[in-house]
Amino acid sequence: MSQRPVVAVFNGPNLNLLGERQPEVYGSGTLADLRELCRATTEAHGWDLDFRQTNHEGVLLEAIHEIRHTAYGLVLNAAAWTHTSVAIHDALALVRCPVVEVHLSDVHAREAFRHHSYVTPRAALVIVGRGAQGYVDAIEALPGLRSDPGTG
Ligand code: CA2
Repeated sequence: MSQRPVVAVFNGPNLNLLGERQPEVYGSGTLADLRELCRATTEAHGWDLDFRQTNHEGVLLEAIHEIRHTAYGLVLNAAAWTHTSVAIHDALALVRCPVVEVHLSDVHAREAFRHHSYVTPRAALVIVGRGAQGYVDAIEALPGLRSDPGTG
């Protein structure tokens, strides 16, 4: 069994199609590129990566439940559910580790319906508009967001 801290990076709906359209908004990288960037970042710190994407809200809820007591940190791009899901808001209250909310685009500079987030009240840090680099920054912020940065 791995003794290394595990960083969860969870992605919501449509992000599996990253790179197919709107590169001016989301960048030209794919989800596989994003996973590799996250893997390299966690590996550099000696951490394991649990990277997931789903188009099913219940699957994301159960993934959050699964890691709630064990993850070193949760980096969450809930995509459109960010703006709609009280269920995700409620599930995040059960998570022991710091949660970093990430969005590839600057949601505050876009349509009004993207300005509200049900994730933000549960997030220790919110990163928007930095593209894939935002995921790297989120992972690297985790030790500073924990009360016990080194213990995993
Ligand atoms: O900017 C972000 O990361 C978002 O979470 C992305 C969501 C959007 O609903 C949020 O408001 C902001 C949309 C993800 C769409 O995924 C794509 C799929 C194919 C091509 C481009 C993006």
